[in-house]
Amino acid sequence: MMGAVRNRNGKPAMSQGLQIDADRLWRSIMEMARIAATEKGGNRRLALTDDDREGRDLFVSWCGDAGMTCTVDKMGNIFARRPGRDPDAGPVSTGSHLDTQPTGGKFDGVYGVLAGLEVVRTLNDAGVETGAPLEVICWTNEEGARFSPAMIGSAVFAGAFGLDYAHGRTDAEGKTLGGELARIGYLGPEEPGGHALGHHFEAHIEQGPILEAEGKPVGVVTGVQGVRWYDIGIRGMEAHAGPTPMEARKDAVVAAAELIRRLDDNALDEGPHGRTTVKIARCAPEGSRNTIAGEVALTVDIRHPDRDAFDRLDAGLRRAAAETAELRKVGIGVDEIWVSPPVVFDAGCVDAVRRAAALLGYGHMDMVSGAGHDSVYVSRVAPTAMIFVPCEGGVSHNEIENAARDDLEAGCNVLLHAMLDRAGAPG
Ligand code: HGY
Ligand code: MN
Ligand code: MN
Repeated sequence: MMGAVRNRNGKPAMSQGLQIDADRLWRSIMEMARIAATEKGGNRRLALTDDDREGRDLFVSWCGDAGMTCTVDKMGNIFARRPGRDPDAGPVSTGSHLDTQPTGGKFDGVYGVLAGLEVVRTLNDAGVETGAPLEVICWTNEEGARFSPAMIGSAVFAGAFGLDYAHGRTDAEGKTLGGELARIGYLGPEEPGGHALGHHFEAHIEQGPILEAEGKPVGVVTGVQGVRWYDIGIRGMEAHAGPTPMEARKDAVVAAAELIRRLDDNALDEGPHGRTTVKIARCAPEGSRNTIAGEVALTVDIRHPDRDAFDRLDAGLRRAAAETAELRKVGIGVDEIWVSPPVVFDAGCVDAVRRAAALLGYGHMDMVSGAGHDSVYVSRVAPTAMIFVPCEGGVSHNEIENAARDDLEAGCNVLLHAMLDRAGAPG
């Protein structure tokens, strides 16, 4: 059943029914939420800003208080380590991210980092020694809001992107990711990926409505849907809004509207799991309602858990762009800037999560993640699984994001026992 984790007097820790301290976890999340708090009750802690540094520094100080040693790699990923009996065993790790969306919530990412810290605090209080070391990780730039693509810290760690590419990514002001890492003091010495992990778990709010609707406190996450990001440029022709006949126009806004409608239909055609999200990044010439738009820039995010459907959405996007360009007599350029294929998590780790939820008596259900997470990339280099808890109304990437203390407690207890299951050195 559960791994033979012994406490310092040699008794199996499981028999002591270890439970986390939910009040301490809640207090830590609320203290972190005070950093770059917004008026509507959320957070704006963009990656590698001074606010992100403040959150990172607080996490590092808490890890030091818990007797952990922190290392930082060249992507700014922070690894806080708790020793185990066997220093050579691959660590059982957990973690998530502290950076937020521009109008983000208090729990997205933060819960996963601080739930990992709470696991360590609980084991310290109980004097439990694990076989393998434990690590709690804070990944860099998971949100992809300031620097695209998303999850770039864990992606470089897993070898999906090179370090130079990642360091060269720029934000809207032209600042580079590498420069900002150095500026905030988190350009660490360790080579990304030069740090083996044994098994990995990530606790996260679901960011969707399923668990709340089903009345389950725990989601056993079996995988993550695929995601593709595109930049689309539409080039028409500026002309006078008065004398130019409708049929003579090369209106980039009308072409954008047509394309957006088609992309939305493509997602709907792929059943309940199809997702397309389009944002208008730029429309030129700006500030002039009586000049026909010559240029529109769109950002597009498409998703699906099924590989074939995921690829059909890509082909459908390219077809819709080509046909709209011809129909509206404009140029449309499609630039795919990121693709993260659908992921299936390690059956052993998923089973450890499911057994922990059953052991603890929490209602639980298998599910696929609609949102991307660092575990997508970590699963390329270590057996990985995730644990979801509900969030209020399924709302996330919104300042009103909220989660129930009892659900956060349930997810963290499952994380504790799933990690112990993998960290116990039998015998
Ligand atoms: O885009 C995502 O799904 C994640 O929030 N970065
Ligand atoms: Mn997240
Ligand atoms: Mn997010």
